[in-house]
Amino acid sequence: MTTTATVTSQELRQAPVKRWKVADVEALFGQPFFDLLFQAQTVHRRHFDANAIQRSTLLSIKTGGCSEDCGYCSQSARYDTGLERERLLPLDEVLNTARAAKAAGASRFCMGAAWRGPKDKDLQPVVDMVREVKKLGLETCVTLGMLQEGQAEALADAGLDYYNHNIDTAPEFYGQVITTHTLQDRLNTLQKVRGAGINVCCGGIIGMGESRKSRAALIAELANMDPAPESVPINNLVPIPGTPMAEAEGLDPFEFVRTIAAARITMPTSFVRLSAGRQEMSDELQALCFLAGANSMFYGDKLLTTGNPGTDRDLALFSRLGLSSL
Ligand code: SAM
Ligand code: DTB
Ligand code: SF4
Repeated sequence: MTTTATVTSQELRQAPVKRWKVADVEALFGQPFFDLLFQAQTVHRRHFDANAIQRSTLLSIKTGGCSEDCGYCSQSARYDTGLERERLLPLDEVLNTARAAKAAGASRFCMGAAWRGPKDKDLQPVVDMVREVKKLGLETCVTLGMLQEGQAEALADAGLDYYNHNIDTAPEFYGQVITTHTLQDRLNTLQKVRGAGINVCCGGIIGMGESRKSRAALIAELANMDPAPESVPINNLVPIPGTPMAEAEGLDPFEFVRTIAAARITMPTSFVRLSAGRQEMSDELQALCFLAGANSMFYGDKLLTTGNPGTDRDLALFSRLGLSSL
């Protein structure tokens, strides 16, 4: 008896279709820079207004003291990063920040908590935040770590639009970045999010010392999700003193742009977000990222624990490039 004989047609239908081979994504990366940009911009214009950028504002609702060992993170309790731990913020403080974000022009408000995952007692206050932020007329997003049974449904009932949970890096590099939970754990949470009808926001970090092949493998892994995430944050590592990644060698900025372009080409209808690391980028580099198909950004002077360009700088950039917001 051969193994194939035991595979039923139903199983075959359910098998994930790996549309993108890592080698094919690597071939995208390997093109001359302008050919890659032209291809990405062509794909981008087929699906989006090429002059419009979506803006999300981030707020850390529970900072520091996380049990996990993610090697890039300022909030892991395992590294001495000098970060002060904070309790869960009260609802009125969250709402004041959300109102200010809306007034400044953000369309989505993303709340992040430094948890391995929420305990059931942690979830209720977050559910209340989602419901009340939604009432302000903002799209809602949360990033709370790994979810247990029933938690995604509770968030969906409150009106949650997006759940952010990144696979962070390529499968083969993952073990060098995180050991306290697996890539499969993260995929299980993403499945719960999908199952509850919430949009998926899932991306990764580059510039952690991974190879180009690993960057291509990260993009292939994301693009082969079925369906692909609606929102794909591409973070450039913000090196945090005290973490294992503090001394990672910085990435060639053009390689960052190439990664954005590969995400755009392989996930043509997803929003690709130019995420962490923007503060350290010149306006010209950001413009190249938009040309490569990035059409979303974090907006507001803080990410979770690190800085982001001020709104004045971003508004000036929008004006100089003739960009509008989504
Ligand atoms: N604890 C939750 C989790 O891990 O899913 C939510 C918060 S976590 C800080 C959200 C994401 O931010 C991480 O998955 C990672 O991709 C990104 N991130 C965290 N620290 C970063 C850094 N120093 N530089 C770039 N991206 C970072
Ligand atoms: C994502 O991919 N990037 C954001 C958001 N999702 C939650 C977080 C970036 C964090 C950068 C480091 C910091 O501010 O601590
Ligand atoms: Fe940081 Fe999230 Fe990892 Fe905790 S689980 S260390 S908050 S990235």
